[in-house]
Amino acid sequence: THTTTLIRNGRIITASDDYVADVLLQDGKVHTIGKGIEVGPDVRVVDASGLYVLPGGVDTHVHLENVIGPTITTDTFASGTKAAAFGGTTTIVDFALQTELDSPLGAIARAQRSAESQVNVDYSLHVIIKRVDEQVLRDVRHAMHFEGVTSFKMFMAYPGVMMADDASIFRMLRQVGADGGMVALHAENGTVIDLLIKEALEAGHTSPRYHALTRPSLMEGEATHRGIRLAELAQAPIYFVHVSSNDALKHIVSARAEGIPVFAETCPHYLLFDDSVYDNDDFETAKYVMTPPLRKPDDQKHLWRALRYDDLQVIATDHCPFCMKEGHLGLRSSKLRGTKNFAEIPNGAPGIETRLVSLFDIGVMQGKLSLNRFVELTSTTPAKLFGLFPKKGTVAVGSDADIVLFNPNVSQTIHAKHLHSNCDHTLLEGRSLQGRVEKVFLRGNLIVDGEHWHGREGMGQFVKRGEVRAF
Ligand code: DUC
Ligand code: ZN
Ligand code: ZN
Ligand code: ZN
Repeated sequence: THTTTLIRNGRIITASDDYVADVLLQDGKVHTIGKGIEVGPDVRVVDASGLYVLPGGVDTHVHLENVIGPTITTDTFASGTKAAAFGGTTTIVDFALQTELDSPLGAIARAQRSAESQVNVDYSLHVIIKRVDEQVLRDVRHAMHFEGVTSFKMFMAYPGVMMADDASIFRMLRQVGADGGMVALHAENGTVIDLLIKEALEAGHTSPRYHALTRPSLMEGEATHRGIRLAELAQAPIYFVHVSSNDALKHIVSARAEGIPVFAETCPHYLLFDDSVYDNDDFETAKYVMTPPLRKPDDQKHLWRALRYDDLQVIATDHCPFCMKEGHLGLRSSKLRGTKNFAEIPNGAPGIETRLVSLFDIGVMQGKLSLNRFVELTSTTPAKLFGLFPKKGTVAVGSDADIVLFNPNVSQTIHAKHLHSNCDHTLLEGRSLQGRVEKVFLRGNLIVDGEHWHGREGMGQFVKRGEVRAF
């Protein structure tokens, strides 16, 4: 085995640079970048002529082995991180869920225990905080300072299951913000949406398309506005996950213009598909039951504008896979739970393996994103906002040797059977995309080489994160 690798003649793309050079990977780090680096015969040399040398992708929104009510996402830490690796993502941030019984620290320990022996790429955790009291706030502070967990997710949706009230969100924002961390918010007005769901079911509307019809973008906008005002009062930065609509975006845009530190992500599916998929009134439509639902072509136009002009800073997947058939975990991880009632369909879609290539195709190839911006949105800024930079998120001397060799000159057709997730479908089935991940290095180890897998379960490391770098 080689501990030292020379990547020769690739085109290095970071958030700010674009040049051809050699990169020497040694002891898990980028050791040297330069022209015509000479090495001895014991060093593995990889010719990257014609390829892009990208920092490994950082996906800060994934759900592996997440227990959500009576359901569980169908990817394990093993299958999900292998899929991530094949897609050019070398760091993920998953979720640890605080239950009724345990503290945030218990949630972190539990997720780490199951991840430890399975992860194929580096990982961290956001803690989902459902309940706030003095002890929880002390544990949150401990998690930030001693466990390297510096971000926390809260829900304005799903009353009785996940939803936190406004005062709890405010208390978290105030403390976490003061300590240099980040609160991430799922912004939808939960109680109004639950009323709309109840009314739809009472009227006999049970098919998947009613998922979308009962989650109007106005209620995403309302909650986004409310979250911004809470953050403003708390004098804390805030991060909105899975922004899907212009009704939400317009509040983000105006808050940023006022100087409020508001940050936000969108996901590939909101750019790839629109709500016309819900015209279909059969159960196939359950594939598109994710939250928030797909929106209008006009919303997509605004998302692209925001991605270009930095009103959206991150593209993460919200990879939250459930099978269309009965999966290996049976009905627990299957959309079939909701054949008689759309409200029982587990919410979420797969996407962890196709993030980079789909965005390269519809973003870079279509002239909507520059190569630098593509890297910034999928690696550098997520690393900065969640305290992983400069260890992760760039190709620079001293950074982890997490490197993707990306071939822009070949196309591929996406089929679920060729992907590495446990999920039985992909939203991109049969779609032809330009670009391909050729090789992936994790801390200098070649883990993906074309179709070949050289990674090992358990080789991923838990990364202790630092403070938010928002500016
Ligand atoms: N929100 C997420 O972020 N993921 C899955 C479901 C949801 O509501
Ligand atoms: Zn959410
Ligand atoms: Zn999610
Ligand atoms: Zn095929």
